Amino acid sequence: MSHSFIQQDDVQKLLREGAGLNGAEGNERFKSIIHRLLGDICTLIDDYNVTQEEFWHAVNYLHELGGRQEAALLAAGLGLEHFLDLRQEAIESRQSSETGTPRTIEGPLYVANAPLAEGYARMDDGKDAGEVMWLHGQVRDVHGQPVAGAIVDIWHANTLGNYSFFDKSQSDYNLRRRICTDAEGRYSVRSILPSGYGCPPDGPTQKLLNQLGRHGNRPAHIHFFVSAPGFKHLTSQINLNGDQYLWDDFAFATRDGLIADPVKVSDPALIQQRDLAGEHT
Ligand code: MBD
Ligand code: FE
Repeated sequence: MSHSFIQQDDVQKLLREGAGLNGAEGNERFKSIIHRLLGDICTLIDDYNVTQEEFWHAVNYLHELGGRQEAALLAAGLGLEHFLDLRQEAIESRQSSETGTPRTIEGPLYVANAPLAEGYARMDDGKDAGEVMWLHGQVRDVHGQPVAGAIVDIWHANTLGNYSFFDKSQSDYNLRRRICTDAEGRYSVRSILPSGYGCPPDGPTQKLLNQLGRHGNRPAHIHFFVSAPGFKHLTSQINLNGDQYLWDDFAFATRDGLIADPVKVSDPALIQQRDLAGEHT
């Protein structure tokens, strides 16, 4: 760089002497990661000639991000959560060639300890005039054998794309349930069709995305954790086909093999059959 004010060697020297990284105490891995991070930040400031105003603007941005509890949302929007996920998958595929349902990101909106049901659950509290959605499936191991007693933890947004707990206008655990699979590994739920999620328009994540010329929307989707004793935990989602953001997801979570085609049921007899099937599970 022609406008470099200090040499990289000087930066490294300053950091070593000034940042207290050469202390005898502390964690070596932590020290070397922080050392690397600080070196990279100084290089970036130097290379881009970052002004004091810009630097403190960035610091204030971090305050705002924390204040609005959006750090994890930004990690999703920058593709970092997706990167970690792909990396984990690559590591695991080196250890085992077994494959099943693809994994994808958890996102920042999971809440633990949703009500637990056997085989079937109704997920919505009935207060939202959404379109009824039935979801049913079977948990199988990598050899195709059904897994009884697996916990399927499902969470999704309402018709406005909002999640209970974070959206205080919804009842506790609305659209969040854990279902224990039956003897054949099956589970089913009745819920309402979700809408896609959009980042809070006045929040720091959307502000940053605007500067990148990006939107902050996700396609309509349903999150899953699937777990059973002796099995690897699966984090996944299904994304609903037909959504305009299906392949334009701000969080990069859509994957082949995770796209569901909703089937419209309008025959009253079939509808009644579905509801009765649920009640009798
Ligand atoms: C979501 O609902 C979501 O699933 C992700 C990954 C990021 C933001 C909101
Ligand atoms: Fe989500």
